Amino acid sequence: MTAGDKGAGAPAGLHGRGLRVGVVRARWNAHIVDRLAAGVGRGLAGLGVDPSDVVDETVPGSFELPMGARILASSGKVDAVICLGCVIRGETTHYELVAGEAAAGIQQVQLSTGVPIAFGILTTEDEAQALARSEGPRGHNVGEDAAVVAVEMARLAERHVRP
Ligand code: DLZ
Repeated sequence: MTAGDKGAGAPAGLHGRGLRVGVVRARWNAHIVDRLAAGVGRGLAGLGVDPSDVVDETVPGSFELPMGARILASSGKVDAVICLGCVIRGETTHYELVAGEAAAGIQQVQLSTGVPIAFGILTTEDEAQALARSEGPRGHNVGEDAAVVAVEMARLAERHVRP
């Protein structure tokens, strides 16, 4: 087991060779979500996932991520899905609504479909926090964390779920 600094880290020997991964990104706060997507790319490549096995889709905002994830998860074409978004607290109640519904919806989709969905959505007070959690190589990038989660959970399902 490789321990993360504060996070979960990755189990020893984890690899993603042969896995098919769906990535659904919200277009809101695209400058941040693009950084998360770059982190996912690095994370999946580092684990040996072939870029041709990655299905990329976008949805309007984080509120739509659960539906996007459900469509990919139900397609039978992916072993796991990664949802990427960024919800920055504003003056309205939209923050709680969008972030809360995205989280609850994603959990519902993974439990109902049996396809693991990694939660790569930043929910932050301001843009500075979002930038700090979506850094480039050697910095902290939640997209990279989500890539590890997707591969680990896909392998768990592979070991225990009947085809
Ligand atoms: C409406 C809205 C607001 C206010 N803020 C965000 C945000 O910070 N991040 C995000 O991903 N999406 C936001 N949205 C859009 C909603 O997710 C959704 O796309 C719209 O409400 C349309 O259903």
